[in-house]
Amino acid sequence: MTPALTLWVLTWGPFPRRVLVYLKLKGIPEDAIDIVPVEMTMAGFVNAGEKPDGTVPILCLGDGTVIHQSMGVLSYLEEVFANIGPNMSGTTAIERARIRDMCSVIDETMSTLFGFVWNTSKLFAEANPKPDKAAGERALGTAHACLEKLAGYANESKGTTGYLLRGKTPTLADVTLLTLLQHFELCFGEDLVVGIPRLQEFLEEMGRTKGAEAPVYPPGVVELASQRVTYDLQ
Ligand SMILES: N[C@@H](CCC(=O)N[C@@H](CS)C(=O)NCC(=O)O)C(=O)O
Repeated sequence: MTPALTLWVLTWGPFPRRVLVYLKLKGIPEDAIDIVPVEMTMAGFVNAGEKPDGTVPILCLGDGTVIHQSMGVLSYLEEVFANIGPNMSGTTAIERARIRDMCSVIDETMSTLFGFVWNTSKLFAEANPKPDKAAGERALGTAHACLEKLAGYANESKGTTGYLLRGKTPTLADVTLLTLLQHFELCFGEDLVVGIPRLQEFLEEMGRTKGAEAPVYPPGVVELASQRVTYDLQ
């Protein structure tokens, strides 16, 4: 029997959106999971209520078990709702491995990009009063290299039945990549697919998919996030 599930999210956060977009694309009924939105300021969560400690998304099962990480939540939901919607984690050993490969690179890209915005975006100007220009540039370069690598992985699956990155049916890699690209473009004003046609194509097509619509950001966040800091002479 499926346990009662409670999922805490920040509706516009790139990690929780992995799960929110997944639920839509997979077609999981809205009453299957109790979704609790929380809000966040630079000081932390403001209305966390009964949310277990830790980042969002966070999933609580009826027996009190907590699943802490977006990828853990996605793999749990894939198993529990295996009989609903498309299989999004791969139907063969190779396909599952390819999707995991991609999700790992996407997570790597995500970590790197936090180094980029931490050192360049006015959203973090107060928290990081001494931004490092070179570190920001280095992080962006590394993120681009990761995304190029990802486009290469996608092309390796060309001509196979398991063609990835906007193939026949959506996958966990599609969802995690889409939410990353949308977040950095819409919130931080950074178009990461410039010069990577394979990912440009992916973003255009994925962006048109029902359920993958852009999130609504709280007032003020985008205005600040999309502005770049200026640097003291270093
Ligand atoms: N590796 C985690 C990252 C989750 C994460 O950093 N979520 C952000 C919101 S998008 C958060 O909860 N931040 C609050 C904090 O770091 O205290 C995952 O994949 O779930």
